[in-house]
Amino acid sequence: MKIYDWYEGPYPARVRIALAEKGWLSKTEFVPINLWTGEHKKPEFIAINYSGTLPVLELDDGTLIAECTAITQYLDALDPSCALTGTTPTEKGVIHMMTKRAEIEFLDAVAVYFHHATPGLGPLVELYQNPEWGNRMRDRAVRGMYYFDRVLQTQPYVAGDAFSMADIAVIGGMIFSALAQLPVPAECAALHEWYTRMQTRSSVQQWKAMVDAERLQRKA
Ligand code: GTS
Repeated sequence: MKIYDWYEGPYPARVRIALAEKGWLSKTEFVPINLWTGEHKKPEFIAINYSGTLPVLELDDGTLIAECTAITQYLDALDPSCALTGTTPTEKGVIHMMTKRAEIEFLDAVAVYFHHATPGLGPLVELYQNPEWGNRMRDRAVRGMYYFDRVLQTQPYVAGDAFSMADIAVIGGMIFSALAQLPVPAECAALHEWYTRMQTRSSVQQWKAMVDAERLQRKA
C-alpha cells in the first residue's frame, strides 16, 4: 500500500491514525507531496487525484482511492476486526453522520478559514482568496467546537460509546485549528478533556512521533 500525503497535514493525519489503529503504519509506503510548493496542484498529481488534495491511497494493482472517509472505509473492509466505521447498521449510520458533521462543521470549515482568511500555503498556492468567506467559515468552525463540546458532555466518544472514524475526523479538526491558530475556547471543557484522552491513544502517539521524526529529519 502506498499513501501520497504530506507529513504535517491534518487530513493526512486522519489516515495515518487509522493505519496506526490497524497496526499497518510500518508496512505502508508514504510518498511526500509538498503542499507548500503546490505539488498537489501540478498536472502529475491531478492525474492521481482530480481534487488535488491529500491523502490518496494507491493499491498494489494501481487503484487510487482519495478522500479520508473512503480510505478509512477501505481499510476497515480489509480488517473488520478493528472497526473504525462501525459494525451494526446503526453504528455505521451514526459514525458516517458524525464524521460528515465533523468535516462540514469543523475540519473543512477550519481549512477554508486557513486557505481564505490567513496566508494559508502562501501566494504561489493560494491563487484565489476570499477573506469574507474564510471568516464566515471560521465562525462556523467555532460553532462546531461548541457543538462537539456539547456532544462530548454526554458520551465518551464523538459517535457514542466507542472510538471511531468520527473521533479521528474531530482530531483532524483539532490539529488544523492549532495549525491555523484558531484556538478551541477554554470553556469547551469536554472537548479539551476528550482531546487530552485522545492523545494518550497509541495510534495518535504513533502519528505524532512520525510527524516529529520527519520534521527533525527535514530540518537536518
Ligand atoms: N475531503 C478531502 C479528504 O477528506 O481527503 C479533503 C482533503 C484535503 O483538503 N487535504 C488537504 C489538502 O490537500 C491536506 S492538509 O491541508 O490536511 O495537509 N489541502 C491542499 C489544498 O490546497 O486545499
